[in-house]
Amino acid sequence: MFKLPNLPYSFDALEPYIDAKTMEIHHNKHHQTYVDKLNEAIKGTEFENIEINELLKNINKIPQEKKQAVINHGGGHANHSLFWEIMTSDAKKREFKGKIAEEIKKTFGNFDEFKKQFTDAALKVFGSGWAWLVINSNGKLEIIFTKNQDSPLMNNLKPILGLDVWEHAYYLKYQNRRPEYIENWWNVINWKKVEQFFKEANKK
Ligand code: MN3
Repeated sequence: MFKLPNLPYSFDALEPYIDAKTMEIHHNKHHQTYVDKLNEAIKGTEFENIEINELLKNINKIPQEKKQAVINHGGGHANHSLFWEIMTSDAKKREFKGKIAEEIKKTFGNFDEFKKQFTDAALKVFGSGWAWLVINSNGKLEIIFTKNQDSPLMNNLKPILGLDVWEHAYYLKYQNRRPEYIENWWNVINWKKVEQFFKEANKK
């Protein structure tokens, strides 16, 4: 059975960019609900003991009547688990540097161009969804967005950075001002962790 992962920092760690109340509700209520409903969906099936990313990569093996529930709640579980990890209060880990910085510059030209393209993807999501930096099947970095809780893993893409643009991620503090939420989110990215995911994804 799946479990809600602990937040790797306190609810107020990302203030003033992301407020404590939003983090508490987002983690304790929204993410918990995805975990509960995922467990409900896979109860009694052979998928109870599989790792979440493996479950999503094998989404086409899920029985038809349970598939959409696994896409929604399994995706919700995986997406949020990554999202908590790629943010931090630690100023050192927020520094944009290392292998991942080199690769981003190589792919997009410079950081500002990358930021612009990623922000555009996040703004383009109509309704609920996510913007992602993924490693595609050619081993290259690519910016994409997904609807609802659809996971890039279902399309054989390896996510290494993701931004939740569901209203529940920002409404308490930013109301309808998604652009302001996105702009502020750039301050809390854990580039150290993104680099770790980048290296791990390249190994497989
Ligand atoms: Mn969310």
